[in-house]
Amino acid sequence: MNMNIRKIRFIEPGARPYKRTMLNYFVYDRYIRTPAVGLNLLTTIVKREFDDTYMYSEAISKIPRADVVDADIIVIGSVFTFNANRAYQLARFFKKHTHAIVIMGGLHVSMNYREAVRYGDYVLLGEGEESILELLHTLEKGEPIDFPGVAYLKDGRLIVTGKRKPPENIDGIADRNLVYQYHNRVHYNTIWPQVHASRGCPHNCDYCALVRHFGRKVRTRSVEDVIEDIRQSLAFFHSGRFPRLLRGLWLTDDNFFADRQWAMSVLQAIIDQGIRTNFTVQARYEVGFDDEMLDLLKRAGFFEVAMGIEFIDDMDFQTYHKKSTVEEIKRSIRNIQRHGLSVRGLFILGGDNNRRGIGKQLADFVIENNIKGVLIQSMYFVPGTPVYEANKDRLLHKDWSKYNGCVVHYPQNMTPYELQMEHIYASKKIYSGKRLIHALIFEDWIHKILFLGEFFWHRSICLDLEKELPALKNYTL
Ligand code: B12
Ligand code: SF4
Repeated sequence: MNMNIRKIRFIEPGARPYKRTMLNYFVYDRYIRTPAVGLNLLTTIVKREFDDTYMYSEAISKIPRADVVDADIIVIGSVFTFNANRAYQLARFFKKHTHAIVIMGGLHVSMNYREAVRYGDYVLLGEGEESILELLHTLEKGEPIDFPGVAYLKDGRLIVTGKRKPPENIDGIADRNLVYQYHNRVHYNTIWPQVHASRGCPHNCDYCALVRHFGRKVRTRSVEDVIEDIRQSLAFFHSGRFPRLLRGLWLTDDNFFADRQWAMSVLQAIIDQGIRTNFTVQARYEVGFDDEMLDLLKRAGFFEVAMGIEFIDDMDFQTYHKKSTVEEIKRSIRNIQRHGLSVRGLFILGGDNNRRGIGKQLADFVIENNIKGVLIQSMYFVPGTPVYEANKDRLLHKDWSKYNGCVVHYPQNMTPYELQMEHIYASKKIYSGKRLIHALIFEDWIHKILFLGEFFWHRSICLDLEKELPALKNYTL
């Protein structure tokens, strides 16, 4: 049957749905995060053909239900593991209380479509730039689905139309004005301008879901498109009611330097076009041996490299097939620092070779190597990854909302409770009151502000981790 599609609403589920609180100004992830770039981009693409299209993100606002209940299509997207439960709750609610077709997409539901089809009408697999319009046109015409990348239930039977190739051309700039309340929040220092400039990574670490979702072939946006996105993002964030404390932008690519020539062209264009802001970027340790790249980064206004260090033990690198050694990482950090850039460390705690005391070892590693900020994530196995297949009997549970840094598996040499305590110890030692005072006196302006913000952010993470301790006590070896 043909469908008349008048109104489409995109919704990004929040792991912790937005609540109005003063904390939103100060504490990172206390109910506030940057709306998902991916879903914002899909909203922009769909808006070109369907005028009444708009996006809500529970990262920055409540969903005004009155505006959603009469939509013809509700797209629940950028579903990662940590917000999957909320996505399912919303899907169930809208299926029950509206006449809309509910479409779901994003990394978690792509890999767990068997689970997700129980909640929405269609699950679109992989990247959505092309498939979302294809599905909408098919629904409009009332035709059967004959293109790859769709999972749905028909008479209770699961239909999957096969895997879909990722789009080659990934140019496209999200129109941030299509997200409800986004512009009203841009002065919050807890949300950051973000640009995602490339997709895919040539490596193949066992625990990485990204490489399964975006593939191993590196695809880059054109330099012009990236530069224009950076410009628009900065303009958007700096046109708020109040000034931001920091001018900064986060290039969120998982491995920005995977295509070296392209990365250099982007950096050169930032310099040539006179774009001035404090950039940060994610990278593997190898960039630390590339003096030419580090010089360019410095000249382009980068203040830090956020390095996916993950482990501080060579055995863990081998266990999870991450091509690195601790010595190489230390050398890389020193060289990056020699070029006047700081290093942020992204770590995984709870690898199979970790023992009690790993929290202290991690904190010592961070402090000794003068790593300025950290994200610590407990090891987790998500469907679609080799570690999941090998370890699924070691999951504590499948309450996806807890897959947000908290311990969710049985570690090899400790109890889950002990591992969580190691995490808390590391966080508190790295962000101690003494180190805060030191940072406020001796660090430069950016790192003073960042340390202050991260001090409170890590305190809030520790509060959450502590809340889980009684439940974790029930899981013994
Ligand atoms: C920026 C970022 C953040 C930001 C903002 C998140 C955001 N909303 O954008 C912040 C800092 C808040 C954040 C926090 C966290 N993050 Co984060 N983050 C990222 C990062 C680096 C980039 C996101 C991005 O812009 N991707 C690019 C866009 C283009 O991709 P996309 O949103 O997935 O959208 C595309 C497709 O998936 C698909 N799609 C999406 N929706 C839909 C819908 C339909 C209908 C269709 C057809 C297609 C479709 O099409 C889109 C366009 O191609 C990703 C890594 C990554 N490469 O994605 C990690 C990532 C999402 N984060 C991750 C994690 C673990 C976290 C934290 C739990 C970390 C922690 N311990 O605190 C927290 C959770 C926060 C919370 N409690 O809610 C993991 C999630 C793993 C998983 N299995 O779910 C990732 C994948 C990193 C990783 N290395 O594994 N994160
Ligand atoms: S290097 Fe990073 S993005 Fe690439 S596969 Fe390993 S963890 Fe994933």
